[in-house]
Amino acid sequence: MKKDRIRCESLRGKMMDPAEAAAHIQDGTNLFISGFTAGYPKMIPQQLAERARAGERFKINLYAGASTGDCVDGILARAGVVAWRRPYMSDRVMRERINRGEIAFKDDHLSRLSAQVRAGDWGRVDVAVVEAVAVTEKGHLVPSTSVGNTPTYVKMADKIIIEMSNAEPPGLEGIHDIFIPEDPPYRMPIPIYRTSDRIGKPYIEMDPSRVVAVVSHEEQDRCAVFPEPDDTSRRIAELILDFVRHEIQRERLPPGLPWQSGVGGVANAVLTGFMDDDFYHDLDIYSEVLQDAVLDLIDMGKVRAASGSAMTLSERGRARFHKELYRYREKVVLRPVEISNAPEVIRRLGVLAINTAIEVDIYGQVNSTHVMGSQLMNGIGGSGDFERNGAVSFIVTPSTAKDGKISSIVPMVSHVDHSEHSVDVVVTEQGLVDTRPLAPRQVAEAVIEKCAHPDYRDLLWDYYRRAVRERGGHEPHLLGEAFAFHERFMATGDMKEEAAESRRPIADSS
Ligand code: 0RQ
Repeated sequence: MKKDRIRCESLRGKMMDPAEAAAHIQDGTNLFISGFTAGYPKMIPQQLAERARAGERFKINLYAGASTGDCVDGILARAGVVAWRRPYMSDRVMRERINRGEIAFKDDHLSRLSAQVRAGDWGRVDVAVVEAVAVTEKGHLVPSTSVGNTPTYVKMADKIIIEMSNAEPPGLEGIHDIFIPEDPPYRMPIPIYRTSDRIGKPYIEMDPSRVVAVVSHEEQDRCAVFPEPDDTSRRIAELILDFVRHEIQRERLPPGLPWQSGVGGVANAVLTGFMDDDFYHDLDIYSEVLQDAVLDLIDMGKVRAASGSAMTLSERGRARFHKELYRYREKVVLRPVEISNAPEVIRRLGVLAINTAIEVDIYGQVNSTHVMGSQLMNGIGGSGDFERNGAVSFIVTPSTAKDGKISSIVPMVSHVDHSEHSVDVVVTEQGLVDTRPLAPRQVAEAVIEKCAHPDYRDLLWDYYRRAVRERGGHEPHLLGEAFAFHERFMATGDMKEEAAESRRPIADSS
């Protein structure tokens, strides 16, 4: 084991093998781990899975920062040892077990978690297992590629197990900015006025006497990296960049507002879109997760500052990042998620927020978490933090899903994550609607005409016109029919045929 990363003398004697360290985790333990798409523990979860395989019967409550890799969520879900999982996750097996009701899961706005944990709402923090790249002379923790909720988990934990990562460079020290706000009623403003502002310390304050074990490993993060943009996501990105350019040129938006780009191929394509667009330079990125595209933009000299809670990089991205860390460190700040996603800061900076939907309804309500209203996909993550508080909030989705068999523009969403009151601009590859100056009926007409796929437009027009005629009101709906839309897809697996049948002239266009 390498001891040179543990600069605190008293912790050197606590190095042990992972099996011995994992013995601190028993049936019923509330286990709080680092990890926010990256920077999750690699050794202790494996030990737990091995114990389950060897016949030990136990369940833990697993609380992370957000999604982790297969070596946490995947193996623990397969081992059947998880009773509770919070918050956002994106593992296939974990998702299946949550949807079967075998694992309890509750979706939370990520910005709120740390304060809830400090208030005791999530129960006692029995054990925190956190990945680090160093421990300072005074026993403070330098996290690895993510911060997430780790500062709070470390602050509140009865016992702390450190996983020292030898796969990540010690040069990460200095990239983090750790600030834990006071809790209400003593909270003061979070003093971030520019994306690049640093307001805290480069390490997580830790009481070394609560560290019960230090293990070390050479394992890398295995991050789910977003696919290269396809034509659909490129088109959506182009529409957003044209729209913002137009708003700036008309002086309806000031130049230089920071950007947030969420999970999914489309949100990623927006960052890629900046590369070929000369209008955009001196970019500020105030987001949650920073990906390879941010490195590309830094290399092109287009980034003034990039702030997030994690670096989620591909294998190639990591190599690049490590090689020239000294250069990237000047541009990148990694913060606790309660700061990267703080509504107060997002509002103050005027973030342009872009997040992805599973489906959007004609009045602009958004479902980004539950397929057909019931089946959890990943969770709301930070999308609500940014959509509710962005200066302009974009919701993006391809206009159809499942190879065109279902429209992503629907009469009424089957589950609501973001309401019409948080969503400003709806974008599909078909077109873009700025809902801000429109009343609900105008929104519906514009969304059907500009965002829906042509295969589904008549079906949606037919629904909307009959709703106006038969029910009326401020937001006309035919409730039974609205939900029958999803039921019919579930019965047939294909709405295209029905949509084709509705393609007939409609006399009444009131
Ligand atoms: O199902 O995997 O069975 O094929 O949903 O769809 O197209 O792979 O979507 O990767 O772009 O993610 C909303 C899930 C989109 C993501 C979501 C089915 C589709 C497929 C996934 P299969 P894609 P993407 C934080 C930002 C919430 C959290 C967030 C997400 C599966 O963006 O988790 O935004 N968002 N965090 O077939 C039926 C439809 C469907 C559908 C998709 N209309 N009907 N099924 N699917 N649309 C903030 C940051 O800063 C990071």
